[in-house]
Amino acid sequence: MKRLIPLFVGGVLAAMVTPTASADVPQGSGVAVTVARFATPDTATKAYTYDTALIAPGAVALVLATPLRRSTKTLLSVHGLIPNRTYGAHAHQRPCGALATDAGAHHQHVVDPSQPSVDPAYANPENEIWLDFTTDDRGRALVDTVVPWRFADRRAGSVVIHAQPTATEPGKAGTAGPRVGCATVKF
Ligand SMILES: [Cu+2]
Repeated sequence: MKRLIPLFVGGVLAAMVTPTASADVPQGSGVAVTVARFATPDTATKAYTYDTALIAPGAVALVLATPLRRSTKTLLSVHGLIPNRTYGAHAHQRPCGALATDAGAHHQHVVDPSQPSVDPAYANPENEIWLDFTTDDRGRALVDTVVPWRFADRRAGSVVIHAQPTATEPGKAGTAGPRVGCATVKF
Protein backbone atom coordinates (compact mmCIF):
# COMPACT_ATOMS: atom_id res chain seq x y z
CA MET A 1 0.00 0.00 0.00
CA LYS A 2 2.77 2.43 0.92
CA ARG A 3 4.38 1.89 -2.45
CA LEU A 4 1.12 2.29 -4.27
CA ILE A 5 0.37 5.74 -2.92
CA PRO A 6 3.05 7.64 -4.89
CA LEU A 7 2.03 5.81 -8.06
CA PHE A 8 -1.59 6.62 -7.40
CA VAL A 9 -0.88 10.27 -6.68
CA GLY A 10 1.35 10.52 -9.71
CA GLY A 11 -1.35 9.07 -11.90
CA VAL A 12 -4.06 11.35 -10.59
CA LEU A 13 -1.80 14.39 -10.76
CA ALA A 14 -0.88 13.60 -14.32
CA ALA A 15 -4.51 13.08 -15.24
CA MET A 16 -5.56 16.31 -13.56
CA VAL A 17 -2.75 18.64 -14.43
CA THR A 18 -1.19 17.54 -17.68
CA PRO A 19 -4.01 18.06 -20.14
CA THR A 20 -4.77 21.59 -18.99
CA ALA A 21 -1.52 22.72 -17.45
CA SER A 22 -0.71 25.38 -19.99
CA ALA A 23 -4.28 26.55 -20.53
CA ASP A 24 -5.87 26.62 -17.11
CA VAL A 25 -3.33 26.52 -14.33
CA PRO A 26 -1.81 29.97 -13.82
CA GLN A 27 1.95 30.25 -13.50
CA GLY A 28 3.20 30.08 -9.97
CA SER A 29 -0.03 28.90 -8.41
CA GLY A 30 0.42 25.49 -6.92
CA VAL A 31 -1.69 22.43 -6.77
CA ALA A 32 -2.08 21.58 -3.09
CA VAL A 33 -1.50 17.87 -2.60
CA THR A 34 -2.32 16.04 0.60
CA VAL A 35 -1.87 12.32 1.09
CA ALA A 36 -2.46 11.11 4.59
CA ARG A 37 -3.20 7.99 6.54
CA PHE A 38 -5.91 8.37 9.16
CA ALA A 39 -4.86 7.89 12.77
CA THR A 40 -6.50 8.41 16.13
CA PRO A 41 -6.00 11.89 17.63
CA ASP A 42 -3.30 10.70 20.04
CA THR A 43 -0.94 9.96 17.14
CA ALA A 44 -2.42 11.78 14.13
CA THR A 45 -0.58 14.67 12.54
CA LYS A 46 -2.40 15.19 9.23
CA ALA A 47 -5.49 12.95 9.05
CA TYR A 48 -7.57 12.28 12.12
CA THR A 49 -10.27 9.71 12.72
CA TYR A 50 -12.79 10.62 15.38
CA ASP A 51 -14.87 7.46 14.87
CA THR A 52 -12.83 4.35 14.21
CA ALA A 53 -15.99 2.38 13.33
CA LEU A 54 -16.53 4.62 10.28
CA ILE A 55 -12.90 5.51 9.45
CA ALA A 56 -10.45 2.84 10.52
CA PRO A 57 -6.91 3.90 11.41
CA GLY A 58 -4.79 3.18 8.35
CA ALA A 59 -7.41 4.35 5.86
CA VAL A 60 -5.98 6.82 3.36
CA ALA A 61 -7.18 10.16 2.03
CA LEU A 62 -5.79 11.99 -0.96
CA VAL A 63 -6.83 15.59 -1.64
CA LEU A 64 -5.77 17.66 -4.63
CA ALA A 65 -6.77 21.32 -4.77
CA THR A 66 -6.12 22.93 -8.11
CA PRO A 67 -6.56 26.65 -8.77
CA LEU A 68 -7.85 27.18 -12.30
CA ARG A 69 -8.29 30.50 -14.07
CA ARG A 70 -11.54 31.50 -12.39
CA SER A 71 -12.38 28.41 -10.42
CA THR A 72 -11.01 25.84 -8.02
CA LYS A 73 -11.09 22.11 -8.54
CA THR A 74 -10.85 19.85 -5.52
CA LEU A 75 -10.49 16.10 -5.71
CA LEU A 76 -10.86 13.69 -2.82
CA SER A 77 -9.96 10.03 -2.95
CA VAL A 78 -10.27 7.65 -0.02
CA HIS A 79 -9.25 4.05 0.57
CA GLY A 80 -10.05 1.73 3.44
CA LEU A 81 -13.43 3.07 4.52
CA ILE A 82 -16.66 1.10 5.04
CA PRO A 83 -17.72 -0.45 1.69
CA ASN A 84 -20.86 0.80 -0.05
CA ARG A 85 -21.46 3.64 2.36
CA THR A 86 -22.18 7.32 1.74
CA TYR A 87 -20.24 9.93 3.69
CA GLY A 88 -20.55 13.71 3.67
CA ALA A 89 -17.41 15.80 3.13
CA HIS A 90 -16.57 19.50 2.91
CA ALA A 91 -13.72 21.98 3.00
CA HIS A 92 -13.57 23.52 6.47
CA GLN A 93 -11.89 26.72 7.64
CA ARG A 94 -9.04 25.50 9.81
CA PRO A 95 -6.58 22.61 10.02
CA CYS A 96 -7.61 19.45 11.84
CA GLY A 97 -6.87 18.95 15.49
CA ALA A 98 -7.42 16.55 18.34
CA LEU A 99 -11.04 17.68 18.56
CA ALA A 100 -13.41 17.26 15.64
CA THR A 101 -14.50 20.87 16.14
CA ASP A 102 -10.95 22.20 15.65
CA ALA A 103 -11.49 22.45 11.89
CA GLY A 104 -14.11 25.15 12.41
CA ALA A 105 -17.05 25.80 10.15
CA HIS A 106 -17.27 25.31 6.40
CA HIS A 107 -15.23 27.59 4.21
CA GLN A 108 -17.70 29.87 2.41
CA HIS A 109 -16.77 32.07 -0.53
CA VAL A 110 -19.48 34.54 0.41
CA VAL A 111 -19.79 34.34 4.17
CA ASP A 112 -23.29 33.98 5.59
CA PRO A 113 -23.86 36.83 8.07
CA SER A 114 -25.89 34.37 10.12
CA GLN A 115 -23.73 31.64 11.67
CA PRO A 116 -23.85 28.68 11.95
CA SER A 117 -24.88 28.81 8.32
CA VAL A 118 -27.81 26.56 7.41
CA ASP A 119 -29.28 28.83 4.72
CA PRO A 120 -29.16 27.22 1.26
CA ALA A 121 -28.38 30.65 -0.20
CA TYR A 122 -24.93 30.33 1.43
CA ALA A 123 -24.63 26.67 2.44
CA ASN A 124 -24.60 25.18 -1.05
CA PRO A 125 -22.05 23.39 -3.25
CA GLU A 126 -21.21 26.50 -5.30
CA ASN A 127 -20.42 28.71 -2.29
CA GLU A 128 -18.80 25.88 -0.31
CA ILE A 129 -16.69 22.92 -1.37
CA TRP A 130 -18.77 19.75 -0.98
CA LEU A 131 -17.18 16.37 -1.58
CA ASP A 132 -19.78 13.80 -0.51
CA PHE A 133 -18.92 10.33 -1.74
CA THR A 134 -20.13 6.74 -1.73
CA THR A 135 -17.53 4.03 -1.36
CA ASP A 136 -17.38 1.04 -3.66
CA ASP A 137 -17.48 -2.56 -2.47
CA ARG A 138 -13.80 -2.29 -1.52
CA GLY A 139 -14.20 0.86 0.55
CA ARG A 140 -12.75 3.23 -2.03
CA ALA A 141 -14.15 6.41 -3.52
CA LEU A 142 -13.06 9.19 -5.83
CA VAL A 143 -14.98 12.45 -6.09
CA ASP A 144 -14.25 15.92 -7.38
CA THR A 145 -15.97 19.27 -7.50
CA VAL A 146 -15.35 22.62 -9.16
CA VAL A 147 -16.43 25.88 -7.54
CA PRO A 148 -16.61 29.09 -9.61
CA TRP A 149 -14.15 31.06 -7.46
CA ARG A 150 -10.58 30.99 -6.20
CA PHE A 151 -9.24 31.32 -2.69
CA ALA A 152 -7.96 34.79 -1.83
CA ASP A 153 -6.87 35.90 1.64
CA ARG A 154 -9.18 33.48 3.45
CA ARG A 155 -8.24 29.89 2.68
CA ALA A 156 -9.72 26.59 3.83
CA GLY A 157 -7.59 24.43 6.11
CA SER A 158 -9.00 20.94 5.92
CA VAL A 159 -11.43 18.45 4.45
CA VAL A 160 -13.79 17.03 7.07
CA ILE A 161 -15.62 13.74 6.52
CA HIS A 162 -19.04 13.37 8.10
CA ALA A 163 -21.20 10.36 8.96
CA GLN A 164 -24.09 11.32 6.68
CA PRO A 165 -24.73 12.87 3.27
CA THR A 166 -24.99 16.65 3.22
CA ALA A 167 -28.46 18.12 3.73
CA THR A 168 -29.69 20.87 1.42
CA GLU A 169 -33.00 22.00 2.94
CA PRO A 170 -33.43 25.37 4.69
CA GLY A 171 -32.47 25.18 8.36
CA LYS A 172 -30.26 22.12 7.76
CA ALA A 173 -28.31 22.99 4.62
CA GLY A 174 -24.67 21.97 4.84
CA THR A 175 -25.10 19.70 7.85
CA ALA A 176 -24.03 16.08 7.49
CA GLY A 177 -24.08 14.50 10.91
CA PRO A 178 -21.11 13.92 13.21
CA ARG A 179 -17.57 14.65 12.04
CA VAL A 180 -15.88 11.26 11.72
CA GLY A 181 -12.58 12.31 10.19
CA CYS A 182 -10.47 15.24 9.04
CA ALA A 183 -7.49 15.75 6.73
CA THR A 184 -5.46 18.93 6.95
CA VAL A 185 -5.10 20.47 3.48
CA LYS A 186 -3.11 23.56 2.50
CA PHE A 187 -5.63 24.94 0.06
CU1 LIG B 1 -18.38 19.63 6.99
